[in-house]
Amino acid sequence: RKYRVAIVGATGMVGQTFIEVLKERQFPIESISFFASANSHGREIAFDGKIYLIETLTKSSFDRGFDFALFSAGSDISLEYAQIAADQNIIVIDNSSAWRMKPGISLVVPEVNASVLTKNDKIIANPNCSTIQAVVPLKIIDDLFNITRITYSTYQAVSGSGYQGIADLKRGYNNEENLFYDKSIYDNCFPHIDDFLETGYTKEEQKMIDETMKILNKKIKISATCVRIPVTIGHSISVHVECEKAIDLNQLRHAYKENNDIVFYEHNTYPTPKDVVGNDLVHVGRLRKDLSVDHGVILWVVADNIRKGAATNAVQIAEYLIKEDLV
Ligand code: 11C
Repeated sequence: RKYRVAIVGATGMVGQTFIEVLKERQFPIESISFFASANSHGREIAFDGKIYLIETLTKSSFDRGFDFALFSAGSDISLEYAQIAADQNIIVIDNSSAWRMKPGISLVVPEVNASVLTKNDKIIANPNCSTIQAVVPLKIIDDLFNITRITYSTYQAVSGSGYQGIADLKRGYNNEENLFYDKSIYDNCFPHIDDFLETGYTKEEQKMIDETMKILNKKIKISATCVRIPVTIGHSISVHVECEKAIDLNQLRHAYKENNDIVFYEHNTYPTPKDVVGNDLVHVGRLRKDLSVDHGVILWVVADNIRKGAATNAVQIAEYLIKEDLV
């Protein structure tokens, strides 16, 4: 069987990557339609040797019938349109933060918790990019040693902010007018991603905390500091983990080496953002015990934030639904 697919937010970085990933993975497509804001109406998009016109998203866009709608157009659009699509029995896989923490909405990283998905899921949330890459190796630690505490420090690429973040990085020195960020990211970094909350955490940090617990389906003590760095693609995270059971590092190494979703870097080797651009896996290195606590382990996790952190994860959710006959 083939499927009718709508891409909402087709001109954004993630929207464009949906197109690449669907093609590469030979997603079984019967028809595909591309939606964006009125600004892009009539622009052309090439897919599989054919040219398509981008349509303006309206409340009646879904009337013609789709099986899947992949959304990446920001929270406001998702809040306004995802339910309209879901009411027409279209499976929405939403890349924004709009639906993630709502009760009854599945928040899914297929390698970790695909089993929560059922035929009743019509709006499915794709987690934050940093959360996705973190929970893939964390799930393995949790299964082996039972995680009780996590401390995240992230080093996040400007493409997390889409084309505007990349434009800021490319300005270079002495061109700091009309920046997208509050400060210049060129030759710089700042511990500020998304808005500040009253607690002093940023929304990005709070998302990592909340989403990790929802995906791993347990209460864990978690703190996070999220930092923007002058890298175009590829988020990196230093993750400190404490567990209930003693860490058997060899057992964990073995589990990572055997796992097809993880590229494991042995001994003192490690992945960098440049190593992972265009790759769909999660890369883990610098694995070592945290010698300052009883049952602690530290790891360095890098992934392509636009692929595994966004587009690929969404497509993998759709593939899982097809494989398990949940469409
Ligand atoms: C960033 N992680 O790197 C963000 C982008 O909640 O989906 C994605 C924000 C989100 O800026």
